[in-house]
Amino acid sequence: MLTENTENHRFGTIALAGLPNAGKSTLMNRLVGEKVAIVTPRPQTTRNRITGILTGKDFQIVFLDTPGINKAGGRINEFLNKAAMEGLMSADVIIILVDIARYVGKPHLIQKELGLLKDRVRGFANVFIAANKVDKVKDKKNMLPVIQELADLFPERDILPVSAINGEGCRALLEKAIPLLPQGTALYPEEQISTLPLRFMAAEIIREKLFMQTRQEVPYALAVEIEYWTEQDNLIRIGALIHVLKNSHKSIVIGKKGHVLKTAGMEARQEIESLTGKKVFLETWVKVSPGWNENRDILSTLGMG
Ligand SMILES: Nc1nc2c(ncn2[C@@H]2O[C@H](COP(=O)(O)OP(=O)(O)OP(=O)(O)O)[C@@H](O)[C@H]2O)c(=O)[nH]1
Ligand SMILES: [Mg+2]
Repeated sequence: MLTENTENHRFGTIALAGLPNAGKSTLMNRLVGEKVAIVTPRPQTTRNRITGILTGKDFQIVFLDTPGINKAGGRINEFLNKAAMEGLMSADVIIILVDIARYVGKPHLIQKELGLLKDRVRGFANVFIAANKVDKVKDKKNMLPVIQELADLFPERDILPVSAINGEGCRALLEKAIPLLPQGTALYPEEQISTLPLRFMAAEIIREKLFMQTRQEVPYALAVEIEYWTEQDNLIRIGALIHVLKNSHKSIVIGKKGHVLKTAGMEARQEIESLTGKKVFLETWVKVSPGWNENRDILSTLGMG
């Protein structure tokens, strides 16, 4: 796995930054070639720094998927912004992901929405912009004013069009980023796709399935804690505690005749089975933990604090 010739071998971290919903987690999964981070159509899905590892013949990249930078208040948002910033500061290369489709017909919003990110990466050398979701823009000439506005805001940075969902431009993105990484040998075995523990990934998968099954404020009121994880032969037994903020959330998450929880649990179990290659027995409970999103102890148990 390790290349003898370290002079030509590169190792380093690439952080993916951007507003919530820009497609950071989708891009990381695409580049790694495996689903490492959960993805939903709603903003503020990612709550922690998620790593994904891509190993090539002469490089190894650790991607850092960060929570979307946001301006909302509260302890959890404070944590999200801090996690995002720490991710950026420790990276060798920063890719700022922009949902280009969002600005078609309203390029003036770019200045307003991305000014904060621009300030955050001031002073970093290896930064470039990935204009994502180009597949969504049917008439490509509509992209030009948006790209122009991006170029005005980030005059010293290169802009690459990509589609995280269909892979367009992703090879060019890697070809641009890899030479910017420092020389060094690989740190992780070739088959390793993340530095995250499997139990964290399992908790995230459960959260994704519940996120997809619920609406409005409920997805944001959810947190998943793994209570137990035991492995015997080819069977993993997992107990997951689902925290919600109020009683009404609890009934929604359980659903009529337990339907919501049952469906989410079944989908999560199947995905955890394919991730681990083992049979999974998944038990879930829902607990009303008022203020879990402001409670230092619970946040810290969940890896957020
Ligand atoms: N059409 C299209 N949709 C995309 C693309 N990239 C991401 N999406 C969709 O955009 C939504 C958000 O994607 P995520 O990867 O969760 O975005 P994120 O930046 O990680 O969002 P947060 O974790 O909330 O900060 C999902 O519905 C994705 O399927 C793309 O290139 N094209
Ligand atoms: Mg994300």
